[in-house]
Amino acid sequence: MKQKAIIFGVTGQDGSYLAELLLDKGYYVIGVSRRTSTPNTSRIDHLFGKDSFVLESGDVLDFSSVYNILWKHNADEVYNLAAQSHVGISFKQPAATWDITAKGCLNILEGVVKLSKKPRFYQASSSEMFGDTFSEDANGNKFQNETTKFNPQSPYAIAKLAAHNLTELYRKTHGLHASCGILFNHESERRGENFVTKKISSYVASLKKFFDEADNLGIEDETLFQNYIKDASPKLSLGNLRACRDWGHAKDYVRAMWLMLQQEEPDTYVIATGETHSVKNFLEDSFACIGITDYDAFIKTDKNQFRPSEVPYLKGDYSKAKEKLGWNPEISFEDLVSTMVQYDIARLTNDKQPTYSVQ
Ligand code: NAP
Ligand code: F7E
Repeated sequence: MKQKAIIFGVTGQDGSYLAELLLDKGYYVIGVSRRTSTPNTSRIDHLFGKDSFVLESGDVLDFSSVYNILWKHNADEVYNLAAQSHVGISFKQPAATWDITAKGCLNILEGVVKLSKKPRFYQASSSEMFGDTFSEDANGNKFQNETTKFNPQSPYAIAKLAAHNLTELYRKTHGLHASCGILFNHESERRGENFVTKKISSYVASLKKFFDEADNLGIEDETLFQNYIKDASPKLSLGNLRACRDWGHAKDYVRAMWLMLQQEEPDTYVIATGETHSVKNFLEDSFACIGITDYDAFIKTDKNQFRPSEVPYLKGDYSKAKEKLGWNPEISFEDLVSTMVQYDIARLTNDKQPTYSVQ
């Protein structure tokens, strides 16, 4: 018999990679997607038609849909990746963020406890729950691990912390095999368009296209050409460039989710790379991919992109995951940046629309 897994949030970045991983491992995968007015399945379209993949219509806000899917499929594993996952937007839509991200998790946990055969459960917790706190080693190096205090700085992070606490509570009080992955930022070619890494990689790709087209305009005078570049090139609007994040690749991180559910005992793990880089570092490396070192003329500061309260510094210590799960990240920061930029360049070459104007 094939192992069966249900993925809430299958249409998202992580959901799509997790579905691929589980299908490769021989699972029967049930993805859950909510109704939207335009198609939301672009990341998983390539999975349709596979015998072992099925898409169910469901919404984590709607307990009956959640419970019906859990009951119908009697799965071995359930992954909750569904969330309103944008931190900036959570300040503008706090109630929706709370309902989807906190109450949505509760709906799944309540559904799971009502089943006679209880599946193993994974909750997508977040490094945003640490907010502005960190631990320090003997040399004063700052990091976050499973024992670092939480001090969430956004409605998103508060909702994630509620879901995290609920999952740990249901583990203790209902005896569920429920694990939490405190995942630090992870990106990919499939990253949503309004996260900072994707904004940068898609903008840099658009700029390369602009340069390629400018070269063909036949402007021979160097000063005129430089003025044209300065005036006509698209500009990238960004907020806080000083924030530091521990950025990994989503493919590595979905492997950690699966490993957590293969352990005899449920637990909570930090998943990270152990490195930190500022948004400015990400910008520098992305521009370097197209041979630009001086990028100031292309960047605009947009005060709307600054958050009412910021998470200044994240750097995860994943020693526990390394020791207990045998997990290590395999894709470096440098490879992550160049893969994202090269993917977006190829996307534009195939005549897809530029996405640099997404806010
Ligand atoms: P994502 O691309 O934003 O995907 C979120 C998923 O949740 C999408 O499939 C979305 O569906 C679904 N969803 C939203 N509201 C829903 C609802 N009411 N009912 C059912 N599904 C709903 O996020 P991601 O980057 O893949 O992250 C996966 C999970 O990990 C999220 O919970 C996120 O908060 C968490 N996380 C992410 C990171 C990271 O750096 N990526 C780090 C730590 C934790 P639509 O496609 O219809 O919008
Ligand atoms: O911001 C700064 C911004 O939106 C990263 C989610 O997956 O990871 C993600 O949350 C940093 C922040 O990701 C812009 O202020 C500057 O300091 O890409 P982001 P995030 O907020 O770290 C965590 C772990 C999750 O759990 C979340 O679901 O970049 N920044 N300028 C900007 N950010 C955005 N989005 N846009 C800008 O223009």
